[in-house]
Amino acid sequence: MESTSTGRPLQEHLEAQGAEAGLRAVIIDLAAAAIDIAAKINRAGLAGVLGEAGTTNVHGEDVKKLDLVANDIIIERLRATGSVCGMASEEVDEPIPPSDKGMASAYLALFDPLDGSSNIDVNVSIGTIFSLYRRRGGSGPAGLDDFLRSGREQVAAGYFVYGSSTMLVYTLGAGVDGLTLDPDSGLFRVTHEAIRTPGRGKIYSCNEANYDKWDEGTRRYVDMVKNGRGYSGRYVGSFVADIHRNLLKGGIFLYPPSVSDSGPPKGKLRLMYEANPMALVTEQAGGMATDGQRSILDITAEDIHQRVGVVIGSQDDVAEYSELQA
Ligand code: P6P
Repeated sequence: MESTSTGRPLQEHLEAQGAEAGLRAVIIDLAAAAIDIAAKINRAGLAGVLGEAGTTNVHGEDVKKLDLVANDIIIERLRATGSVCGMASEEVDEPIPPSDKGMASAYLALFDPLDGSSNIDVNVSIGTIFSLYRRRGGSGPAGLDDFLRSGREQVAAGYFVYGSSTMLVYTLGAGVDGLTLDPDSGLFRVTHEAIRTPGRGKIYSCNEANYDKWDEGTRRYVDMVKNGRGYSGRYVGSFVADIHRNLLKGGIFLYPPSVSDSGPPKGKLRLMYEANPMALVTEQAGGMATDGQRSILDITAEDIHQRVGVVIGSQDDVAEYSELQA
């Protein structure tokens, strides 16, 4: 029997899940921004808007890196509609204040506007990652205490992947659904209802050039899955693409902290707008996400841009990795 919501447009899908109007508005805005971003990406080569900044286009205008273009599209959209009371972006050091209309919103958005943007030049899938919270209370611009939360407090999280098709994969905390942009109607329609990630996959995904910077437990794990386990190595180097593949097919993605010469090991990926949203999506799809030691979603942020180690994917694969860390 066909699933109940296949083909359902995003707006109806949100209503069917009982999402509050204010939360629906934010997600609808992000989807509209993603459609604009996808169009910009598809024309990047034609408009001379390459992945790197510092060039000028045919009109002699300074070319912005596409991740800054994507950043502006999202910020302008969320401010224009007033759907959020505050924003934080990988591209902006400080929290971004809302428009006057946004002061009364109960929601704040954190995002990586275009993750993996250096891959645009070689036509590799990239994405936008978002994480939404309900403000703690009051009104006016969201304060730092509204942003510095644990990932378990997210009221919604997800990503857009700009690949062979443009997809939205998101959760409101009660399962994960995937929607695909229908270019004819300009609507995101449900195509992957109630995504469940396999309990165990046959893919490991990591940048093995970092092997010498890994802790001993990570090396032990990767050595094990490479020898006789029959796993395949798959690494795009674009977080959204690697996570999306593993979410659907099963497997494990590892970006553990690199042991650094000075100070504690440093992660690369950002907690608030990369690891947390992907961790919520993954857990809601039946998977697991840790920083190598503890659940990512249990970490309370001390800084909006803090980095974290990431080991994420199928439950049994991540559990096996954790057992080897002891
Ligand atoms: P590395 C892209 O630059 C990114 O932020 C993520 O999308 C990706 O997972 C990671 O960095 C890749 O890092 O060090 O393997 O190039």
